[in-house]
Amino acid sequence: MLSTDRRAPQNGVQHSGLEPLYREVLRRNAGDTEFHQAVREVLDTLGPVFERRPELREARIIERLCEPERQLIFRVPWVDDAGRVHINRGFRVEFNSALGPYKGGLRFHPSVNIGIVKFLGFEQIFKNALTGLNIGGGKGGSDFDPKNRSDTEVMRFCQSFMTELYRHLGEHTDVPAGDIGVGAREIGYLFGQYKRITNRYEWGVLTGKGVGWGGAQGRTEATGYGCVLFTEEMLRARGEGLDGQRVAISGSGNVAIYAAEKAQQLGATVVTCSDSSGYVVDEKGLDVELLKQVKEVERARIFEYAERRESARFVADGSVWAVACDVALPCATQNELTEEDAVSLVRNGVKAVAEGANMPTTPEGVQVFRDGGVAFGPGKAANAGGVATSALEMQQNASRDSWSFSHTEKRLAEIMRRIHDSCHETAERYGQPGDYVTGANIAGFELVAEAMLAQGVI
Ligand code: NDP
Ligand code: 2IT
Repeated sequence: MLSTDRRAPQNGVQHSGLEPLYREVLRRNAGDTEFHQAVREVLDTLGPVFERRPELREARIIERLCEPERQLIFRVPWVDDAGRVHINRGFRVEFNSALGPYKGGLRFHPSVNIGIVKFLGFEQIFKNALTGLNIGGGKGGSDFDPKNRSDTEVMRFCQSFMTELYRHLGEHTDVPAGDIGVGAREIGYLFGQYKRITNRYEWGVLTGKGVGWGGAQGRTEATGYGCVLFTEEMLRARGEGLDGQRVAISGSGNVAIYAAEKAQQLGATVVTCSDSSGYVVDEKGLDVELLKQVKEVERARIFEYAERRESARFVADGSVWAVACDVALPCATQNELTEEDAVSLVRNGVKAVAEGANMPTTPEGVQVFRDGGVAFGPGKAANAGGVATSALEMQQNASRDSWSFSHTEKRLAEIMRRIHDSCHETAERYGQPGDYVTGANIAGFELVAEAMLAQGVI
């Protein structure tokens, strides 16, 4: 069934031997639907590995992988500028440390719950393995909404969050970074509070720091740039490149902005971006400096971009994926690109899709791309440039060094090429040529599994 029919059955996983495990994951994590989705996608691709490597089944590697090593949930009380007390919930899921200290971002968004953090942490294990840089997988965050909060409110929240989390962190233990709603401002406040509590200037405890105090040049750009470099590799494997291509991007945050910048540097025209209020179409190609001004400096809504740019229009309703393009880069959030969106993209002739966000395409959407012969780069591979550059930041911190932007960018390009090639070769080795989902899952899994086997039952 596996090699001939890639379509997952409605309620189970493709490899019948993994069905009891999947049922157990559903039972132990009731209601965590995004986590179920992330686990199922991986289980659907691992059947052939277990057929070749029965010892991995016997050591129950995948069962252990699906259970986080540690899950932390804590109260985060803070006081707003008007003196009102708020109580948020903080999370950190330390998922797997076979390859190195737990590593992964913090997300501050009202939708955050334990299931979201588990899905992100689970994905992070495989992504981090693919970087080849010896980092384990973890993720965290809070249901705190930084939107419309003053800098001092965000600071007080971050200080309260770190007052609980600090005891679980350390450069050799667990190293958070940014994700949705967490950027340089938040990392600064979090780092300051960690330093104050521990009385240690421990550079390597957080990544995404300011360049003047231990941050890596290029970390801000890395996820978006890396996603586009991965796309370029996928296109090259098909004898094409990004030059002259029409690109649609969703989101207008950290990943989206720098994906747009790199795509246009490589000769593409990026015609869309979005936020949760709607999307912008700019037929002349995005003015990335204006986008940075609106979103990074002013923290304003995306319609303001359209108001200041003659060639752009704002669309409040409907899907950004209705806009015709050659290349689509979903860079906002999970499950933002549905089956219907994928059908519309394929109908409009999309050639490549690379996930800047984590799990932005629904399983049905992925299937449409597979059936349509579209080059599809899953987030685990396509957005790994961010965490890879975090690991480069940790390298610089460990040696108290600081590299130039161009040096880091060159390393990033090499890493993205290596990830691409490893996914591509692994997919071929397992009889699924061109299937980057299978390639990424198996290549990441093999690295983690070897380390877990060697380290015994822990
Ligand atoms: P930002 O907070 O900088 O930007 C997020 C963007 O996505 C905003 O435009 C936001 O719009 C939009 N968005 C968020 N949630 C929703 C939602 N529920 N519905 C519609 N739009 C939404 O985050 P990042 O750019 O850092 O992260 C984007 C994605 O990339 C996430 O999936 C993240 O996990 C992933 N990622 C990030 C990495 C990083 O280094 N930052 C690394 C790898 C992956 P609005 O402002 O209206 O909410
Ligand atoms: O999803 C991700 O890979 C991130 N948010 C970045 C994690 C990191 O540690 O840099």
